[in-house]
Amino acid sequence: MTTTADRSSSLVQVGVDKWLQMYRRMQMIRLFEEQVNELYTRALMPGLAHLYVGEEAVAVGICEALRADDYITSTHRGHGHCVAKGASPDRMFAELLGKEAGYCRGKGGSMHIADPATGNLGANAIVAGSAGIATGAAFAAKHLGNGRVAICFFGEGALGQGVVYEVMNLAALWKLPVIYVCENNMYTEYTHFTETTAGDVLARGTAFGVPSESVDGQDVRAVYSAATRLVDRARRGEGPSFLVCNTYRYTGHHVGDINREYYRPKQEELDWKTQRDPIKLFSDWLLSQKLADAATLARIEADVRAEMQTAVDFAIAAPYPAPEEAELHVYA
Ligand SMILES: Cc1ncc(C[n+]2csc(CCOP(=O)(O)OP(=O)(O)O)c2C)c(N)n1
Repeated sequence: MTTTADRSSSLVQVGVDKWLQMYRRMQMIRLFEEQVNELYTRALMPGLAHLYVGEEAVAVGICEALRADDYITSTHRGHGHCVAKGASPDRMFAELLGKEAGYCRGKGGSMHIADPATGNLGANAIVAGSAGIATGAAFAAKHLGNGRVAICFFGEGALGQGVVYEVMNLAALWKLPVIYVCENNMYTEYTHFTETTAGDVLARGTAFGVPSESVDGQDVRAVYSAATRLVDRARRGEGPSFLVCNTYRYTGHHVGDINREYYRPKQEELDWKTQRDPIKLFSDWLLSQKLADAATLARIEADVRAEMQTAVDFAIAAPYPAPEEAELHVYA
């Protein structure tokens, strides 16, 4: 039997600055999303957003294992991926509010944030829509020999989409540097994943000879360790892998999904929030290892909170794009 101590000692160890950077990024995602919910509730944000709260350890654990020039592709629940890869919150909020300063000049909104400067090839409103893009990016990286790796984030709902298997097949044949990261938060919209997903999830990767494993998606150190290993492997030219991160979304499918008891019990949400919270688990570990004291963690949280407020204020005050450019940059 593997004890907690055994498992803990097998995890990748890094310096304290790196751990605190990860803690900061997790807080950035949580507090970013807090502001998004507030903007929605105050009717300042057009449309909807799908919050990433509860899943912070996945995006941060994966993206901290990447180089700045590595690629990610994201989903409809993409704010956490963008922040973890280095997007700037003020331009993200501006995009959500339809402002010119946004990543897509306000024309994409929550589900279409892309930031080529940080290797973010884009969120995607289509479930599994980015699987081909990530695989194509890995194909290009391999042929250019630039050593880049692509991460394809998707929810477990995407396991029902054929394109995932088409690209896994090609990635395995061509040994492409891509990691398929399935964020299993247990619910596909309003349906428990066991009602939509037959068989063994990991077998879907092993069927193609793709190394497949699962990890506790609430444990940022475990996600980071797995990601570091799989990214190194991909960079060495050993091909794709499939990583299932078991996690949970704290809030509704989208910000308007308030009454959820008909599809999941309140007690379940409470249990995850109180016993499996990724930020709490990580801060407890940092404190127990004496890598940080409570005052340091509180200061980081306060700094991030102030940064998010400044970013929201910027976005609210920012101008909309000129009406004449409504059809500019729009492809359909
Ligand atoms: C091809 C396609 N089918 C259906 C939808 C509608 N839809 C949007 S999100 C979603 C559920 C996605 O669930 P999952 O992939 O598990 O991600 P999660 O929302 O849990 O993060 C669905 C069905 C869509 N956007 N694209």
